[in-house]
Amino acid sequence: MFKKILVANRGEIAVRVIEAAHELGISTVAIFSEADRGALHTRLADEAYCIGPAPARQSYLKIAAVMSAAEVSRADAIHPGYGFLAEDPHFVEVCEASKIIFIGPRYETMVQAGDKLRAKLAVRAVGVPVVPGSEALKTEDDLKKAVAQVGYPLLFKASAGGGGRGMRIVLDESELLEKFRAAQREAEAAFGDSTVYIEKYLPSARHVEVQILADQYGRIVHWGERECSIQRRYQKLIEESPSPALSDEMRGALCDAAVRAAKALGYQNAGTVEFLVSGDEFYFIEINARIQVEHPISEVRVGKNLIKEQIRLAAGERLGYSQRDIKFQGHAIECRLNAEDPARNFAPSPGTVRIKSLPGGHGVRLDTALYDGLPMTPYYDSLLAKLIVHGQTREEAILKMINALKRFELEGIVTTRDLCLEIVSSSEFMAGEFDTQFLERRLREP
Ligand code: MV4
Repeated sequence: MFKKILVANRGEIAVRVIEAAHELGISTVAIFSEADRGALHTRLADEAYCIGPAPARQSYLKIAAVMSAAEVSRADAIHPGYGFLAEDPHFVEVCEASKIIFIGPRYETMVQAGDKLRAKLAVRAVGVPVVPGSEALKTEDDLKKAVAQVGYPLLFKASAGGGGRGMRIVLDESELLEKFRAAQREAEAAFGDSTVYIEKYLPSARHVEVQILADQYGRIVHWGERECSIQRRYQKLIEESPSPALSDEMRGALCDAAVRAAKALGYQNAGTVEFLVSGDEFYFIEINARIQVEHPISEVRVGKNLIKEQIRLAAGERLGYSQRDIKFQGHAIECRLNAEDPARNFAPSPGTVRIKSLPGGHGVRLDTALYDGLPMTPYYDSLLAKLIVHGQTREEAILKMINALKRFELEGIVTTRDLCLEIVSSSEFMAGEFDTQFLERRLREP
């Protein structure tokens, strides 16, 4: 097992990784920017190194600075968290060259998962349904042929994109060429790769993803699915597990497909396979080669710590249990509490946080790096806390969430709390009837 892990992240995920490592008897190294000198992760780690100024490009994204901290501290492994360098294949390569274990998937998997089109082809080859679409579109001639097959409405997606970045919806032929060029330009500007493809647009689908976990010896399990349809601009706000939209039969088929998809990429460590669910059909869309923000809702149902599992597996341990040993318990919901103002188009809400009260109690978990007096700066994302509840039934989980949200009282900044409260109390949410357009529709017509 590792003796020392460097945590290449900040905020709640850095705190979570530090605590998981400590539970395994592993010592920890934090890195921090000048803006995070007083941050919780900086204080909780056994050692901490300042790696640069506040802007992420000059600190958390700077591979050379991260690697010097790892070398100076003699860390055996690096946990990247989510965001920052978590899905950068080059970072994985640099870790390997420095004989430091990257806690996550292999380099080849990272490259393949980052190329959405390649991942889609690999997954389709093992019999997993994918959304009807095209291959890479180079010319307008390629495009015309593909459109004749796929039909409208359609979507342009950037092959190097993911998470909705660079997507363009096309309703009819009149906007086709203009959007093709715009999609290519945007893909080139954002990812340095102009490769785009089209997919049939599924307007009223749900976004459902499956947590998978694999050791280095070919054993792979899933930790069930997460319903993630409540999002705005591809930022999730509320997630739950299990998905209220799936029959047991469909859940079985979906989770099975996720395991097959991960096997097709030779997946190791933790990952997420994303699907769109429309009626009683599901389609693979992408695979995320990282731990995700919403992983706790899977953990509380499985009863294991996913970060500890990631560390154990990266150190070469065996999974040690099979799919049938996993017993899913109850229903979990997560609300993301962001320092954002929904009334001002979710603009970041800077300020000094004053804590009035925080939720707790049976089946209530708050994953956060929050402390009284925390300055919310504009440099990083606005996640303040993740509130996770676990009940025996969906109804119980919703009631727990309402109670817990009422106790999440901060002053000094505006948060997404009231919006979360409104949504979880709504008749649509209670009935489990929502799709990926639910939140944006609701915000337009309150
Ligand atoms: C789609 C889609 C509908 N049809 N693909 C968004 C994030 C990225 N992982 C894939 N995403 C989607 N891909 C096809 N062919 C719908 C989404 C989508 C979405 C779209 C509009 C508004 C909110 C959304 C939330 C989740 C997924």
